[in-house]
Amino acid sequence: MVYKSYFLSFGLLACCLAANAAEPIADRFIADPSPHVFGDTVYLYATDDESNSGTYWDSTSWRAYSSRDLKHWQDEGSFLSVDVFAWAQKDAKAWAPEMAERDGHYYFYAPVGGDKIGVAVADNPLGPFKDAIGAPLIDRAKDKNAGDEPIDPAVYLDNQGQAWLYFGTRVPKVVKLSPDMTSLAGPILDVKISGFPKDDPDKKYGEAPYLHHKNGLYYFTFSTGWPGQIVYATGESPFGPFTYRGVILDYLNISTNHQAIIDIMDKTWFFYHDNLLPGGGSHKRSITLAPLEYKQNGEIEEIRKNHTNGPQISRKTAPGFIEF
Ligand code: FUB
Repeated sequence: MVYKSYFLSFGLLACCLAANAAEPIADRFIADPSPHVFGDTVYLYATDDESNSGTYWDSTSWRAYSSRDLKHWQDEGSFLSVDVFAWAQKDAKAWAPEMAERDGHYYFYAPVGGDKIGVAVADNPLGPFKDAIGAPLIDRAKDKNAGDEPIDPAVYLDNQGQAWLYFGTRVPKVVKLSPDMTSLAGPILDVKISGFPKDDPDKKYGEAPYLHHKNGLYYFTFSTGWPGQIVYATGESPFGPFTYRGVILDYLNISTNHQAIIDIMDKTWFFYHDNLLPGGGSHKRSITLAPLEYKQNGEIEEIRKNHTNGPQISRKTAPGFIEF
């Protein structure tokens, strides 16, 4: 009897500990989340860490997942590789991707080789995709002010119908996209961020730019470097300027940090990658998510390291979403 209750308590403890930890959404190594709601489904596009060498981010294809409840995720496979871009070098590395939808077309923004961003288009969130323009959309060698490393694209479509493309390491870049989503509609500009704490040299822009809008404010989030925290700055327009506000996610025990934020099911959800599966590490990352909470004054609550994955704590359904 004593024996039995010992196991019962252990079982309960294991259950509750497990429920109070970030869980990977997949049993495969994936990183650099780009989640999007298309219709009644959330699609997640990612860098494929499973197929890299384990010593560098050198995979050459991207992976997609889908979910209708943020809890159960379907592996949609390796839906695109750098080979779709005839101009890409053979075995060019495929890094943090982005997707955007406009007028029923799906545009996949793909950092290729670390010095170019390509754009592929499809009529379906999972393709088949083709190169939209037959040349890089951003090319370090050709585009003025593209920066040293034009990677980590993120697209924000504002309520006037203007699409903004953010990208870059060390200096954040922004450029307007034309309505066709496949050409630039202006010069590439630096994103201005002020107000970094003077006593903390580690608070600076590193990579992973991302813009979202909430309660009348534009939130520009990014990683501070390698390793990095995810921090945020706010401003009055998608272009900025932005003022530093604080930390959303502290340093992880891996060398990169990369986030994306979407609103769904009456909540804001924060997607990021971390070391969450056995055998994981800086080059073998896993994607997870957490609910993002705002204070009355617009500040964002820092994500707790022992957070649950959102769906365990939010059972509310939204139109089109299945109950769980
Ligand atoms: O996955 C390769 C690179 O690691 C991404 O482009 C960066 O954002 C970092 O997460």
